[in-house]
Amino acid sequence: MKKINRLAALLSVLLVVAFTLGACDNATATTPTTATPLATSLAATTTPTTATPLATSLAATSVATTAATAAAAAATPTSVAQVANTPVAGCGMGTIAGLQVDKAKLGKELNVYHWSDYIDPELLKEFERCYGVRVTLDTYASNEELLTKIQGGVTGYDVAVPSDYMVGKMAGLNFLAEIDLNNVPNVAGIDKRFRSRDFDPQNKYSVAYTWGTTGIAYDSSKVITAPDSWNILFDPTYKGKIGLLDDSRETIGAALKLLGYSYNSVDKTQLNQAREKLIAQKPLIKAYDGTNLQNMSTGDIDIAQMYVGDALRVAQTRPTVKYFIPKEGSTIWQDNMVILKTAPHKYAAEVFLNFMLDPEISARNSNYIQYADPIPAAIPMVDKALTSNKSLYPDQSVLDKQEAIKDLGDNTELYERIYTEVKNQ
Ligand code: N2P
Repeated sequence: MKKINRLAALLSVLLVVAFTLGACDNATATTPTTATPLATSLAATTTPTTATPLATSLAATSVATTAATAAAAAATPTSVAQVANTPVAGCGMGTIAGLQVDKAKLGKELNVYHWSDYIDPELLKEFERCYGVRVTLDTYASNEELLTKIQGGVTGYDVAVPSDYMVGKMAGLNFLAEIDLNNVPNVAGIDKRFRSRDFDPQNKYSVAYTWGTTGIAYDSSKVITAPDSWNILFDPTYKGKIGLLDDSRETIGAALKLLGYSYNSVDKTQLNQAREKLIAQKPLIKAYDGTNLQNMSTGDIDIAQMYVGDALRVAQTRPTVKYFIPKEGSTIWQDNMVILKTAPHKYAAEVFLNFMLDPEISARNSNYIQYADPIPAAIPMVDKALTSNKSLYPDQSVLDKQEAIKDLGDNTELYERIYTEVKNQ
């Protein structure tokens, strides 16, 4: 018995030593000696004088160019994988740039406020394991829900993931903290098309997470003639089998677009027409949902307004489900990680951003959430089925018709009022 106790004691001493040395803390050992310093590399990859608007910037996106950039990056001698003696696996220790994590500053907790179904939960566990920081995840259904929460005085969250226009709006309202990019060296690996955007021209408040489109997912075994228009969401044949996004801008925007107007219309007559359409459509709708991932997967509904990656995820288990961008056009967006002004754990938040931007971690996340990856060095690690998917990386002619949602200032109220009215029908 004594022997067993001694063995147990020895084992726990060994465990403590292993933890103190930091089994995951490869950063210190793998700091690149030849990597381009952050400032230089930022200067080389950004054009701070002219911020790029969303459509123009994404217009250049194609898998071919992304893969080419990735190949170029892989050939660069500054990659840590090439300068380090130890292979860098997991823990977000950077194949682009190493980060010396100051454990004393990390704290014990990190609170992430995120879209539903939009991060690989395994990566949160991995972050916990690597850094000893417990991650709490809360979710929201739309940018407007996120804003309402923060405006309502909710604090405690460290990281959030607003889309483009909402980054600009939240920064303007002083809700975002300036990110110390010295703690996020992996930012240098983000494709420059996703940086210096018009919503954050100096890259002060946000780092790219993913980008994509909103469209329609449908079960091709139930909807026999392939639809090509927003009209299918208004077809009484599918009463009770249709889902919309629980998002005032996307929902009203889709009705506006079907009517031939802009997602950003502030014309009262146009908005009124959209309102009438949505009220008439209401009896057909089974649910207004943040993703429609669940109810499409279970077969509860057969047609839904969906974000592209969520539609692809449904198709993994319901292969007859297809996704398309309506011929009238739909939205194009870039989602971004930000740190809230009231973040109780700002340093841990920066370390988390850096972790998520590690090419290997980012690729794993992309393979899970099925969205487009903004990091060229991650692309070779992303499933080919995704990188070759035209829904995820649409052709230029399709992107040209897409529209970015804009912050409409006080006119946002018009949308909120219509949305409440429709949902209260
Ligand atoms: C959530 C996806 C959200 C993307 N699953 C919205 N920009």
